[in-house]
Amino acid sequence: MANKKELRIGLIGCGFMGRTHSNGYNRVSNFFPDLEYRPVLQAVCSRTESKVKTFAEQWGYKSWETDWKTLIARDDIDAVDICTPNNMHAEIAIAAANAGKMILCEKPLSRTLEEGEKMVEIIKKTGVKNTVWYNYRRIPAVTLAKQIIDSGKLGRIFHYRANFLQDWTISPELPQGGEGLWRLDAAAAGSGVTGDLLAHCIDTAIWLNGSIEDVSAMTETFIKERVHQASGKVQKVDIDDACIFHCHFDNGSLGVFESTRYARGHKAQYTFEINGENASIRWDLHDLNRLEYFDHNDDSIVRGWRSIHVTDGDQPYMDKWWVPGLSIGYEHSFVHHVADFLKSLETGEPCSPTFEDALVTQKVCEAVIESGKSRSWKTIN
Ligand code: SOE
Repeated sequence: MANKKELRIGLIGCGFMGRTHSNGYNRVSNFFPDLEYRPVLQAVCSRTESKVKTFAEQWGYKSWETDWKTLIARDDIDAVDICTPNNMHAEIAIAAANAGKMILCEKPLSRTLEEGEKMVEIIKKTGVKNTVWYNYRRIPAVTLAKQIIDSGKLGRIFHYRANFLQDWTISPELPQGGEGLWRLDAAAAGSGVTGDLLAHCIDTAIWLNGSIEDVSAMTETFIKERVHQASGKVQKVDIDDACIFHCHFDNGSLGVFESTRYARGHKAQYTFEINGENASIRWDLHDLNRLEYFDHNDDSIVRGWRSIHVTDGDQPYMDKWWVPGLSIGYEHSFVHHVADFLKSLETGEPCSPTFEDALVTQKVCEAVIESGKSRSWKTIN
């Protein structure tokens, strides 16, 4: 470890995502020992002193701050990791880039397309290394899907369908805004399920199946008013509680996407299925180590859906973990993202999705929201 180069991390925000990223930094050098770099948990920042102190102790940060501007100004920080609510992403990223820091930003890139464009502009101007944490790309079964598609095994693609279903906002008693519940407040989040959940589906879809040409969406806000935690008053809810859209991909295939926080019984069920002329693939986050694959070229008497347990050493990332047959989980996708980011420092290659890649997802999200409002098709430029 002593001869490794250090990447000194300054994490801003210590909620759920702060924990997933910190776990990634803590684990990566144990499981990816050949990397030239190792992350050092230099500082963590959150407004509440008691909270940030406890977080720093729990996850092993060397120091803590309560003002993110102070953290960015420190010359012992190489990379800023943004884990705040979405309304802070742009301001922090712009300040960090101007200070010459690398940036790892939690998804979605931004609250609005306009903010995202400013973030990409500053990245281009300063040239700082950057990435956005769309973590599901780095679940081995999903990475394997990418390899199978890129090998051409599916042939021409006809259909792409994806769902991200949850049920945690059904109660009208749930307030909007504040810690943990900022996802229900449009001023903090930008949008509802579109930016929070469908953004994952869109990122994976573009990665696996190429660009989206146009979209037609339906959005709904089932609970129209909720108490706001900041004001204590009942306020209008401006997020989309559910969103369904269909689209054309540039490769000629058709896409169908659905996301909601009102699917009783579903906690975080992300699924996708891709149908090609020769083969199909499907994946389910609730069984994340498996990739299902149907190959029409198989001998007809044994033809059927295969359930591939993606835990073998020659499958993506799995040579780094246990022995064949033993599973890994959700948290490992973040370890993989850290490993790929550190590798990209060695190679000089971008670590995808970059801010520019994530801006494309942002464009689709914005078009989806506009289409839902106007009940019309929107073209993606
Ligand atoms: C929302 O509940 C959420 O935590 C998202 O914000 C994450 O991005 C998603 O991966 C799981 O669900």
